[in-house]
Amino acid sequence: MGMAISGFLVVNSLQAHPQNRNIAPKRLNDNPFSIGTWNCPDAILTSGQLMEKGFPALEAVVKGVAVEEANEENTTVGIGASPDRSGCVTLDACVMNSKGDCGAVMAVENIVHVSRLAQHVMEDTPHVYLVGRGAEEFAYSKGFPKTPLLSPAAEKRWKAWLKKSEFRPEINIENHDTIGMLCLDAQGNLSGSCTTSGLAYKMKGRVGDSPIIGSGLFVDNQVGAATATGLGEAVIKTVGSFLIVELMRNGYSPQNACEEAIQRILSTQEKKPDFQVGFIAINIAGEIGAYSIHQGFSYTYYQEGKAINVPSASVY
Ligand code: SD4
Repeated sequence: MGMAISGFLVVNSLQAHPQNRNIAPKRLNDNPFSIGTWNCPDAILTSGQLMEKGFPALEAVVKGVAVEEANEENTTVGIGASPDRSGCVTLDACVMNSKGDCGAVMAVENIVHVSRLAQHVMEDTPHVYLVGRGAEEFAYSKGFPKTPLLSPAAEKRWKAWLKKSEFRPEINIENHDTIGMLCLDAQGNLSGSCTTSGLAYKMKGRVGDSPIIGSGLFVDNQVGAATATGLGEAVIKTVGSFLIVELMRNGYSPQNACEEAIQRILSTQEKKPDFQVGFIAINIAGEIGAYSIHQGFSYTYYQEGKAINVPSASVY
């Protein structure tokens, strides 16, 4: 079962749970499937319809989340997003494809479609993460336009916030609508993306979980994928999305894996915390899971030409 090295018993994980390896159930049909955090019907429809037309999961997910990046009404993603406390909008995003390649950008100014930019980091550089000015300059070298991101509405909200300058991220109120999306295409390939401005009125330079591979997003084409929303610091400390995928690898359903990841966060808290975290997950069979600490975490999925919103995932 294991081998002894210098007095320690080293258990080979492959031997430890042989019955639990690669047990994701077989996919029942080849229908493309996508799922996203919060209420994002247009983004989900875009991704689902692209995959119906034969586009691969990666293209579907990047074009899907781009809908929210361009949506000025979404106060947490792309143009119109809430700024940091200095009044500057900085965006974070990542992508991961079915081969396990990934790319991410963090604290980027003046670029709307940061998920596409993350894809360029993945495909056109030897790196995984580009941050700040370097990421922005890379975007211009790829032909991205310079676009001021602070909308008049977001500026007004920020100025109102400045009067009190109190940083208390409110559950489901000012820090929701980050879009994490997972796509499973007709070929059975998975890809994901997560894109956000992070927490409203964050410290300048703060980066949350969303662009961190393994925290805000993780994809493993042999097993499944997961993505997160909510208080990024809590997700980072437990490497939430990677944890969910590893639990699925060891036989957990997507639902049980999401519940265990929330439980892992709660195990570090003395009482039920007043912050929100929500996870969604999918396995390669196309089964899904969603779970959050508090009521009000909604998610949206694609099924047979329709985007279906579930207003509140089950909660702890
Ligand atoms: C962050 N997880 O930066 C993000 C915030 C979020 O919807 O999900 N907002 O911590």
